[in-house]
Amino acid sequence: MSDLSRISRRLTGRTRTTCRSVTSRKCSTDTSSGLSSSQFHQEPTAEAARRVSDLIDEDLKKEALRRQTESRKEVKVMLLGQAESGKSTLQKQFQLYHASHTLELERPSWRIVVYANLIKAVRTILEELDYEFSLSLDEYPWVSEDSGPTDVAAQNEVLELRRKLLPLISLEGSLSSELSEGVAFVGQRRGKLFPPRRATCTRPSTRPVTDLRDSVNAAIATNRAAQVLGMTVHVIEALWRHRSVEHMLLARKLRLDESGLYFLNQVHRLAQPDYIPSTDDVLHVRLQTVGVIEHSLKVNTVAGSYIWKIYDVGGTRSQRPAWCSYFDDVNALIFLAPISAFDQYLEEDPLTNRIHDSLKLLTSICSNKLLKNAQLVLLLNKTDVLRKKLEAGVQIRQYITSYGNRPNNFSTAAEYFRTHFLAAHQKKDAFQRTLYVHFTTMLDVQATQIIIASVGDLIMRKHIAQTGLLV
Ligand SMILES: Nc1nc2c(ncn2[C@@H]2O[C@H](COP(=O)(O)OP(=O)(O)OP(=O)(O)O)[C@@H](O)[C@H]2O)c(=O)[nH]1
Ligand SMILES: [Mg+2]
Repeated sequence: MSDLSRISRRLTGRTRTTCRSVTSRKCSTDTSSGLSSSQFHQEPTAEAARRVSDLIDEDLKKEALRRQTESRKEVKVMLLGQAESGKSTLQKQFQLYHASHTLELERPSWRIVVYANLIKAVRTILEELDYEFSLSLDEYPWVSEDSGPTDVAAQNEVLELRRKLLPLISLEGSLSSELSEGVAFVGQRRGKLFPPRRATCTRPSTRPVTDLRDSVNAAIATNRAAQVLGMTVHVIEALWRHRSVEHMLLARKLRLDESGLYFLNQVHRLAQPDYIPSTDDVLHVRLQTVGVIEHSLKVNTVAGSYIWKIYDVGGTRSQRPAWCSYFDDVNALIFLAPISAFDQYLEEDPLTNRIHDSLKLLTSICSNKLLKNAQLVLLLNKTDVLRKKLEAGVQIRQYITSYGNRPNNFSTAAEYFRTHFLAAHQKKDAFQRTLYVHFTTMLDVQATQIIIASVGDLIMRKHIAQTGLLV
């Protein structure tokens, strides 16, 4: 029911009561006045109608005022960027900054996602080893006699490890189905997932964390994973230290995602019977967002209490059409670009370099008229990964030819990317807004909290300048 129809309903009820009391009072004066019965009925009706009309006006005014106050108290912030750019991680950092107790309460619920990330990493390694061994047979059949990383002995050892790990790998399916195929995982009570207003989701919506926490099946799947992990932890460690894996990581540049690497290095802690994910673990987990998720946070400032509505979106190409349904009344937009991804391509389009995709995406956002009143903040994220790649000798010019002969070091690369993103904004921003830029490592709590405070301050100042102080 619309607010307006609610008002009219309320007024209809009140009108009837008012009319009744007016009529009874007039009735007592009727006999002395000598008015005809039609005159007698007309005047009170006109009076009643005027009162009703006044009441409607009054209620409408109150409603308008209430809405105005509410919108002044509400700040809408959208987190945008390609998949895996760090949007959900930033959302968690906001939560940590403004409502750390809620993240604290959520920690046990993330256990199932941690196990799913770990098992996925183990499975990926085994699949890559299969491929590696098949290559070694095709490319270097003579290698099988050597004592190298892909010799017969190594292959047999891995075969044995794989056999022991089968019970663990077989749990991936049940964990994934509890997570609705690894889609959105939302904050306890505050986060809610809902379909886009006009566009449609590419996948069905997922169950919220509260469901997961209360779900008997999720609890069974989590406990089973914990039990099997406890029994196989030494096998995982042996696999992770195996010379064939080391060879793949170094020589073949096998790339595991950030969460996989992190959890493999921590597997012993994860396998403890009383394991509860730490805040760092929660920041490291990888769970793809599907659709648009709204998170509400209460933000206290010297100017009063505000409700921040943070919209975290799914970043794959197929999900981007859904974003614009939320653009019209957004106060600020935080765009995340992972600058470490210069040597990576989109999963959904293996021919598109991820930096190129980020630049194009930023360009289209800057030129979107619906966003002309939104403040723009650009976070050049995953600087830690960029640094590691450059230290390992990965050459930017091999992937981005325009990088030319510039030194392949962090400061030159960071400045190069910053210049290009700023240029993309300047070229396309018809509204001449300032673009605020920060370099970030979203897993670094201390550094990110400083940036969140500064970005928050910026957004609040503009919001207050536009709407005035709360009274
Ligand atoms: N090393 C490193 N990892 C990061 C950083 N930021 C995010 N990550 C990790 O990158 C992975 C992807 O991050 P998400 O926040 O899930 O990415 P997203 O943008 O929400 O992705 P979608 O939901 O698919 O659109 C997670 O495992 C994060 O822990 C960073 O600055 N450095
Ligand atoms: Mg996400």
